[in-house]
Amino acid sequence: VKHPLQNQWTLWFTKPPTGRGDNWNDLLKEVVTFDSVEEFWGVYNNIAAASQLAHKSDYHLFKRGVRPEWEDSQNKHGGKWSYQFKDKKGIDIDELWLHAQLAAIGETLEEDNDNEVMGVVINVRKAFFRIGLWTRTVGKAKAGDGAGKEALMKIGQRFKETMKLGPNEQVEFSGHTDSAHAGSTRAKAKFVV
Ligand code: M7G
Repeated sequence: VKHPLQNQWTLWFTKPPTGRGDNWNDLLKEVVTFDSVEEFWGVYNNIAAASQLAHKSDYHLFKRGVRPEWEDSQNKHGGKWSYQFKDKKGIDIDELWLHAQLAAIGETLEEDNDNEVMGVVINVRKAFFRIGLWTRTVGKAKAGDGAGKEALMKIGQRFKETMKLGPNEQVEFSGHTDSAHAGSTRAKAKFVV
């Protein structure tokens, strides 16, 4: 018996650059799409754990049909909640990344009609692991234009709980347009929880 997920999900992988000529697009690869709990575990048990990946690798788990890029039309007005785990040895990153994925596919990060969650991502870097949660909008005040700021803040709080972070740790939200302009994720945070 298969336990269906509410959405279909696609796993993507960003491989580390091999030379100077590599651009973002050459490095991003679609891996597999699934729509049941059992298939998720099948994939999870057969790929390298995040802790085993080389620096500059990423995993992205996104709703099917959404590319894990700022440029995707569905991400154009969006942003992300994210946290950098700098104590790489002091945390169990595989467990945290697993929880991020289970929260995404189990749809526990948002209310049924929010429709904000696009996907989750882990960046493996030399000095840190970063886990992020991409949302469709940056919390529009106007009805019908994506969920409001309140919904966005609530999603951030749930994400923070899922990442087992304490009151002294800050999860930051930034818009993709700002990230794209900053050339990286070092854009100024719009919100924090
Ligand atoms: P990052 O992996 O988000 O953070 O972005 P990092 O600086 O901690 O490694 C690293 C670089 O990857 C960016 O400066 C961009 O060159 C590229 N990059 C990342 N993302 C998410 C995108 C994207 O969505 N589109 C494009 N074109 N480049 C991206």
